[in-house]
Amino acid sequence: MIKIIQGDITTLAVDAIVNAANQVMLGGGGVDGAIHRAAGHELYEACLKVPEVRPGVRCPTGEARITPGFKLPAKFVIHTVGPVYSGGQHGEAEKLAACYRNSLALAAENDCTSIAFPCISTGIYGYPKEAAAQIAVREVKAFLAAKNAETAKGEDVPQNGRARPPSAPLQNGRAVAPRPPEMEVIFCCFSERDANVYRSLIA
Ligand code: AR6
Repeated sequence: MIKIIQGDITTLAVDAIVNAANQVMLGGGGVDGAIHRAAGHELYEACLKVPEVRPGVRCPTGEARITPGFKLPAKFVIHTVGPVYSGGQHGEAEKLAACYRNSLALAAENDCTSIAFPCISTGIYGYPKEAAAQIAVREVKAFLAAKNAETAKGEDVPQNGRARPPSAPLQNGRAVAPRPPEMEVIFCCFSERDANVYRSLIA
């Protein structure tokens, strides 16, 4: 399920909020600064413990790392690093798509059933808002569709010869595994204008 809201991502009580971080992962301006301020110093300490893959780089552009949310209402912070926009001919679109894919995969690995994204790269990093939103929506829709297909496939398999777990419903007389909760993906836009860009894409 996809939701669009206008507001401050640091206030959301979801399983994971995504941070538009930089490669060093030790805080910065924009949403990164807001998340570090709201989560408290423990977030900085946790980020410091994320191993560097090369000097000064804890999270390369397009990848994602996870930490607890500490004082935030969110359980986790997924830090991802969007591309700096420099005209669009330097692989920016693929890097931005990878941010969404890798953040969603990390959320799923950590059993998150709700995740909120800011508009990655569209502030200090200068990515055009409409183009970035198109990529974000495309990647989230693809992820949710793949997840639903996987769930549906699992439900087709009868649990022959095995005792039906008490919570497993019957479908056409066959036991099926209980359906895992669907992932809720929230696009948390700081401005009403950004929210409207997403609304026009989802409608
Ligand atoms: N809640 C939701 N969205 C927010 C919030 C908030 N509290 N604050 C800002 N935004 P930016 P980037 C929106 O610049 O472009 C940092 O210094 C904002 O309106 O935060 O990926 C990092 O350390 C915009 O739509 O991230 C990096 O160095 C969106 O968040 C660099 O900035 C992203 O804007 C990353 O730049």
